[in-house]
Amino acid sequence: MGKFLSLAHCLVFLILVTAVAGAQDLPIDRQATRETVLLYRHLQTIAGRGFLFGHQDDLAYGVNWKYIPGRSDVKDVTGEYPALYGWELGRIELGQSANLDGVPFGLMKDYIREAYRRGGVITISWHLNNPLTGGTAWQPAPGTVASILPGGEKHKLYVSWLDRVAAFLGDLKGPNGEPIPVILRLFHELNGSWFWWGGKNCTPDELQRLWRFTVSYLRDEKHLHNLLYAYNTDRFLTEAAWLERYPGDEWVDIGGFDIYQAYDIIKNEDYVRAFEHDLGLLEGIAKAHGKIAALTEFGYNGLPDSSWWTGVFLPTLKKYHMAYAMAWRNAGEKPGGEHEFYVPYPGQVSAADFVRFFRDPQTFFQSDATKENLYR
Ligand code: BMA
Repeated sequence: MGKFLSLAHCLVFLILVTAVAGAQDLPIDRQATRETVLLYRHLQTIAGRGFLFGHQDDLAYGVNWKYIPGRSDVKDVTGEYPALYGWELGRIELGQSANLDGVPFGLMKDYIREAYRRGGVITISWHLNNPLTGGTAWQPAPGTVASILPGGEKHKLYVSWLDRVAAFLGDLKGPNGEPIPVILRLFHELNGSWFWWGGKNCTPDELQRLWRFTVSYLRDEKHLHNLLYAYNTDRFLTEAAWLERYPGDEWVDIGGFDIYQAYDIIKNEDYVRAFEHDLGLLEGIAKAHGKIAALTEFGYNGLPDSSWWTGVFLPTLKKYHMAYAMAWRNAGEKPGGEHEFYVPYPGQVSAADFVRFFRDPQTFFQSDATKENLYR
């Protein structure tokens, strides 16, 4: 009897181990397309060897240029495109033809197809307007999240917005008609209170319900199976703070955080301290939950330090296992006269150091991504 019990225990243990390992092997969408599953697995293995370097809006514009085919500030400086490309859907919900930063959605689709053909990775964020008030993503109002949950007064409106997002995502096809995998970064920076979906603007439970509704709508109603779902906070203090709004392991593929060297962390030492703290915590959380960890957004606006890339950023990031790290957009001069850029352009003070960063074996740019054959 004793022997039988221990054998039974062993079997149960084996089944459990297989189930847990299985959960880590596959994205949360059990009908994910072949390319999506393969990308997911590659991201897991890359995280031990280096990280994909990404840049938001890389192909659309840079400092002092816009919509020049083939151009990229990353390529102008290093000779290569990034390995990962971030795009933004804000205003697609309104049926507009260009996003909130002026990038036409038609062009965006072309850039996405072009990058995918080169073996690059696509991630998409969505600064959707406030569905309750019609204000921007940065204009919170009490009750907004509750209003779009099933049964809420703006639920139908929200669903119609998701339909527009789904139409965009469903139209992304590779050369053989296969859907292009996309890392969808829903409700980003959700621990801060600057967006209507974040921080004190709703309860964790409301956000979690919204997250689950959104994922199941896109996956089960719109039948999109080319998506990996990324959950990301801004800077955070504790593991509990990162997990506070986490919708559960069965709803998330990738966990991340955003961090900028700005305002209260303008000094390198302060940045490194905050960066290391969050990288260490995220790495632990991701491991415990069987998720891929990533630095979903970072940047030092204006890059005033000529050795920031290899003196500050890289040595810190290298100690941890992130699958990718994405710099925010090179907007250049904005309508209000303010400047914004997070990767150098030729002649910028950190350009030579960015080339050293590019040459480091742990930073993956386009040719590394192509060699990895991420979709095979
Ligand atoms: C912000 C800034 C804004 C931009 C927004 C959405 O961080 O770059 O200029 O409109 O992201 O892309």
